[in-house]
Amino acid sequence: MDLNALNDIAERMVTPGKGILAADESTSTIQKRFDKIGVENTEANRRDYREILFRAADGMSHISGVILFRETLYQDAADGTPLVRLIERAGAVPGIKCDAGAKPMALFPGETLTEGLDGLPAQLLKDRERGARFAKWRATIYIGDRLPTLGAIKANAHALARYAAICQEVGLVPIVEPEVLMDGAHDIEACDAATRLTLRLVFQELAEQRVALEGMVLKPNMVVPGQDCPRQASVEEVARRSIAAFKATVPAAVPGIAFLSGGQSDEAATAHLSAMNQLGPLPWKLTFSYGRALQAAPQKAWSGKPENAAAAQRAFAHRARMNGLASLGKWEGVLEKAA
Ligand code: 5MM
Repeated sequence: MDLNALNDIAERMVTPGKGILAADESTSTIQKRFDKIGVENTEANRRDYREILFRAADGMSHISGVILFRETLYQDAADGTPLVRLIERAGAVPGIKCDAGAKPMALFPGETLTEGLDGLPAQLLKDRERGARFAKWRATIYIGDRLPTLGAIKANAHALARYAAICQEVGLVPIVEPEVLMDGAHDIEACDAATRLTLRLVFQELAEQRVALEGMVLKPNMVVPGQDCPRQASVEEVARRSIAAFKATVPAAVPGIAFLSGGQSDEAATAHLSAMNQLGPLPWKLTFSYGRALQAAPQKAWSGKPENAAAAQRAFAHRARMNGLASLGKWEGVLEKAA
């Protein structure tokens, strides 16, 4: 393992002022996004939509890395240029989502275990050959009646650590994504406790599996109440609790934390990130790795019509710029209104 090379890539991925575009929706997830805007879920439409984003110079100037679904990694733009080259030309690092999805976990009703370790080393070598420089694996942790269980968190933490070890051995930076979901009516204290426990067990497994923390990026949820909780939290409370939880569980050797948005509104995801960065100095860089919170606006603007491509690129550039500012702790609500 060349740890200096991995560390260089990880540092690029968390460059201050930039963040990661999570464009790795599986075919079934992009179906849900396209259904909302009345677009047929064909390979050509998926390609056209993603090509619009990757060619958006203004938006991409705030993007340090792009997570791709495997189909996209091997897809060419309409003019025959590999999409991965467009990302590189825009100055961003391409990466690959390499898990096979969260599946119901045997004997653990209501919980999932993420699969995909079989055959992973050989597949990742091919992906690296095609241009991927990092990979991503997402584990989902549910809060509910007597959930999460220790058994489910441990199994997911172990799989994340094995995946991360394989990535580092083949020369890819692993994004380690343990997501405590916002689904449900639980309060912020429940999310705080589940997030701390999950991160503790994930870092224990990463150590046992010999993963070098300097060559990885963490992609966690923020500490927020459940979507249906009657007591929603202020931006300041989310920021304060999140930073306290990460300081207690995430070693300083990790170069950066790139958050998922998890179903938060576009503006809430940006406000939370900015507020967290204002609580510095922090041991790690804090940035975004948003899917929905970066793409909902451009998807709506595009709506599958080629003549809307420029409007979609403007919508993407706006969210990318706002989140870029948030990664520096410099976002302000008035900027949204001005736009
Ligand atoms: C973009 O969504 C990603 C892929 O999800 P599926 O495998 O379910 O299609 C997802 O992993 C994403 O990278 C993260 O959850 C962050 O996305 P959000 O929308 O939560 O910021």
